[in-house]
Order: sequence, then C-alpha cells, then structure tokens
Amino acid sequence: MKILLVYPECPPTFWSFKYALKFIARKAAYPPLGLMTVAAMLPSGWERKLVDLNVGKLRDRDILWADYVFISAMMVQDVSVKEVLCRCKKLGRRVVAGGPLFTAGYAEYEGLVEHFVLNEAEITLPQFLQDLQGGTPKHIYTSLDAADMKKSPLPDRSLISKRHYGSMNIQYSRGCPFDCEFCNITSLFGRVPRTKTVEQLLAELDGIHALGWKGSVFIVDDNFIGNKRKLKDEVLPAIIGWMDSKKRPFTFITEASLNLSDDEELMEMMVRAGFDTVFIGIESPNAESLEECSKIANRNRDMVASVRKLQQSGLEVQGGFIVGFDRDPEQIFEMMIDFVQNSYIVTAMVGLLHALPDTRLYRRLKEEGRLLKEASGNNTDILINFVPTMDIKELVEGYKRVIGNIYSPKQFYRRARRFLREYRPSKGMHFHIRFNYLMALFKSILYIGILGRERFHYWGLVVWTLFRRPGMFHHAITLSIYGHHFRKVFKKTVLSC
Ligand code: B12
Ligand code: SF4
Repeated sequence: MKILLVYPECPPTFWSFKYALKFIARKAAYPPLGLMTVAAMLPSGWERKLVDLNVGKLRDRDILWADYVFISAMMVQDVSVKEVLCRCKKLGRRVVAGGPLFTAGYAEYEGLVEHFVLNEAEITLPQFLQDLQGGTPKHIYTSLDAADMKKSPLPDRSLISKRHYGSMNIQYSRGCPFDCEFCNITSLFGRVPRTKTVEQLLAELDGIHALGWKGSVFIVDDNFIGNKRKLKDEVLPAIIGWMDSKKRPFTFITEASLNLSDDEELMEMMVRAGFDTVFIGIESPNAESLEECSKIANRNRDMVASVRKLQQSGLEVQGGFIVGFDRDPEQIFEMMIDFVQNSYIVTAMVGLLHALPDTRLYRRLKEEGRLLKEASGNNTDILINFVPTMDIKELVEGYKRVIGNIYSPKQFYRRARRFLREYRPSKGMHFHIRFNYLMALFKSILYIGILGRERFHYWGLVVWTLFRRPGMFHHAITLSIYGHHFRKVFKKTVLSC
C-alpha cells in the first residue's frame, strides 16, 4: 500500500513567522507533527511519502503514486485543504482526513473525503486500518476516549527534511488542568494531563539529534506544567542529563500557564534543562475579563511582576492576549497597550475573541442567541463570529489600534530594549553560530537597517546592545526580524480587513 501524507498551506499569520523565516532561508516554522505521528502508526510494509505544502509543491504524479492520500489540517488551512481535496477527487484518489480541522467539523468536506479518522489517531487509526485490511472501511471513525500517551509512537521524522524548518517539535503531554471559557483544550484532551514516559521523550530527543539538528525545539504541549511533580522528579532531571551528555544542542520553547512564575524550583530546572522561552496566555489586563473567562492562573496577582520573574529567571515570555470579552471596558485597548509595553513582552500576540466549537463560551453565546457563525480559527482575521457587547466597529477599530501601536517600530524597539535589559538567560545557554544566523544578520542589515522604514530604531537597538548587553546581540537581531514579520502580517492581513 502506498500512502501520501499531505499538509496543506498555512496562510501568513502572526504565528506562521513566514516573513521572519526568510531571513534564515527556512520555509516553515515547524514540521507537521500530527502527520509524522500518523505515519509511524501505519503497517511497516507500507510505503509512505510526506508533502508539506508550506515547504514544497504537490505534484499530480505524487497524488497518482498513492493508493490513499492522508490529509491533516487546522481550520486556518481551509483554503488550501479544499484545493488539495479537489485535486485528489479529479485524479481519482481516495482521501483519509484527520486532525483538528476535520475533528472540529467534517461535514463541510463531505463528498471530497472517503474516510474521516477523527480525534486522537492513537485510538481511531488502528480501527480504520483493521477495517481497511479486512476490506470494510467505514466512513467515519470517532472516539471521545483519551489516548494513552505512553502508547503514542515515535513520530517518523525520516519523512521530513530538517533544512526547511525553523524549529523541530515534540509533544510530551495533552490536556490542561485549567478550564478557560474560550478554550477547547479541556473538551478535546481533558483536565488531567496525559504524558509520555521519560524514555519516550528521550527517544524523541535522540531522534531529532540524529537528524543533525541544532537549535530550537518546541514542546507543543497545551500546558507543559500541567503535572509539575512529574516534571521535577523525572522529566527535567532526565532532559538536563541528556542535554549535558550531548553538549547542549537544543534550546526549548513551550506553552505554560502563568503560575509557573510562583515556582522558583521549576523555573530554575526548566532553564537548566535548556528552556529559554515560554508562551503564556495572559489574555487580558482587565481583572473582570479574566474572571469572566475563568482564567484562574492569572487572577489576583500582579501579572507584570510575574512576567518579570520569568524574564529574570531566564525565560523570555511570549504572550497571548484577547480583546472582545463582555466585560472589557471601553478603555481596554489603551490598557492592553500599556500592559504589553510595561511587561516587556516583545512577542505579544493579540487576537479578537473567537467562539470555538466545543467551548463553554460557544455554548453560552448560543444560549444567549449571540452566535453568528462558525469560527475561522484565525483570531486575527477580524471575522468575529458572535455579537459582542461592545459596538463591533469600535471593537475592530480598537483592535487594529492595539496591533498598530504595539508593533510600530517606536513601541516595538522600546519594548525589545527594555526586555533585553531585564532578561537574564542561563549562563549555560549555548548559542550555536551557524551560517544561517550570519545570513540573518546580513539580511537584517540590508532589509531592516538600510531599506526598512524602521532603520533608525534598528540601529539604535544594535548599538545599544553592542555596548550594554553584547551577549544578547543575536537576541536583538532575532527580535528585530520578528518585528519586521509582525508589521508585514499586520499590513497584509489585519489592516486590509
Ligand atoms: C503547537 C500548536 C501550535 C503551534 C504550531 C502549529 C503547527 N502547525 O505545528 C503554533 C504556536 C504555531 C500554533 C499556531 C496556531 N494554532 Co495551534 N496548536 C498547537 C497545539 C498546542 C499542538 C499541535 C500539535 O503539534 N499537536 C501534536 C500532534 C501530534 O497532534 P495533532 O496534530 O492534533 O495530531 C493528532 C490527531 O489530530 C491526529 N491527526 C492529525 N492529523 C491527522 C491526519 C490523519 C489522516 C489522521 C488519520 C489523524 C490525524 O493524529 C495525531 C495523533 O493523535 C494544538 C492543541 C493540541 N493539543 O492539539 C493547537 C491547535 C492545533 N492550534 C490551533 C489554532 C487555532 C492555531 C492558530 C490558528 C491560532 C491563531 N489564532 O493564530 C495558529 C495558526 C498557525 C499558523 N500556522 O498560522 C487550534 C486548531 C483548531 C482547529 N480546529 O483547527 C488547536 C487545536 C488549539 C485549540 N485550542 O483549538 N499552534
Ligand atoms: S490555561 Fe491555556 S490550555 Fe489551559 S484551559 Fe486555559 S487557555 Fe486552555
């Protein structure tokens, strides 16, 4: 049996880092981990090929080569998904679809997909494969059972070429102990985090190391610190040992809740293990909005102080923010700008509230008769799918004002400088100078320092860093490149809406 695994194209979003990756000659931020995991579950004798449309082209002869095309996607990839499905239909190839887009709503793709294998593939895929081999495959496979992560296979990374990607990725756990109103993680993956074993995790690190990879590895968990005890007792000591034995080839980035800042020991161990960045859902500087969405980890605390603690312990904080809560006051936009500037969160991802299916928010708005349509999945596209309490025009204009302000060269570079002054990266952190980074430096000089409208701010940061924090030089260049990306996405997507 020949299986073609296809990952459709992602549009340029803040998260795609599309315009930043050009500086290091990479095409996509991460390889498609879902498909690599699925590939590892297929019978060993089957041939498999993976085409990631974010890094290469899908040729008709690839489709014609396959007996089955397996497709995986998020909602944001919808346009490319439909193109791929239509091509497969035209060329007469059967499609098996799975992953978050189809699990959230497969009905729209009826007629283009032969088999929907939904939810966690560790549970549904073996059932499909068994039926397929028995000659009686069904149309839909779905299960609300939670997969045992200890049985999740080692993703097949031999199917990708590392040179296309900005970072590698690993999933250690699924689920989150919190239950924020707008988030579907708990309904999808539960409130008790399920984890892989230390042996599985180390095998994944070995696998990435064997590719010759050096640099960033994203641990893609919903909330990495969901089970702190296990992290402290088993996982982090094992990663620290592994990193030391391999001369510290990686730096790690992950997603966590803000209560990480309450645990000195955990922060210190994560930094020793090689973590240098955490993405944290800050959501709102307004206490009432945090209460509305049950953001328990952020309530009743000085959030700026918590962020500062993380930065000073050696963890750069990237922040997720939301506007559009019912209890947002009319000054929310100015409050948001002030918070972002005062917290020195350089990579601040601000989005509009979206009501995703399978969330408490979705159910509440439906009951209140305020739900307008299904969400697009891209919370920066201005297509609000419910009736907000604030006037919609005011909300959209205010949102654009926030993004325009925090990514403006003046504000962005001011924040970057303040962050670099505050940040205390681990002394053991190894920065691997490679050709790609030198190329990024030269391209940043050309495209930002000479041709860019923000050139004065760029040179200001470069000179300041060289004199005041020379060890942070590569950070300063990376942040300048991120700023360039955010401004481009803002102009091309948000501003044009
Ligand atoms: C890491 C992550 C990211 C990363 C990397 C994304 C990437 N492409 O790798 C970053 C931070 C960049 C990101 C960004 C976004 N993300 Co995101 N992200 C995640 C997260 C936390 C983990 C994804 C992951 O790698 N999982 C590990 C792999 C192994 O799991 P998986 O892909 O789901 O695959 C499993 C099954 O789905 C299944 N499967 C998958 N594909 C297939 C295919 C077949 C044929 C079969 C049979 C089975 C199958 O098998 C796998 C094993 O069980 C998930 C939440 C989650 N826990 O899933 C959200 C999630 C995928 N993200 C989501 C969203 C909305 C986004 C954004 C749009 C957010 C935004 N508003 O901007 C952006 C868009 C990114 C872009 N490129 O433009 C949503 C998607 C919702 C949807 N229904 O489409 C999720 C589910 C979070 C949520 N709360 O709903 N994200
Ligand atoms: S802390 Fe994050 S992952 Fe957990 S429920 Fe809240 S938003 Fe979702």
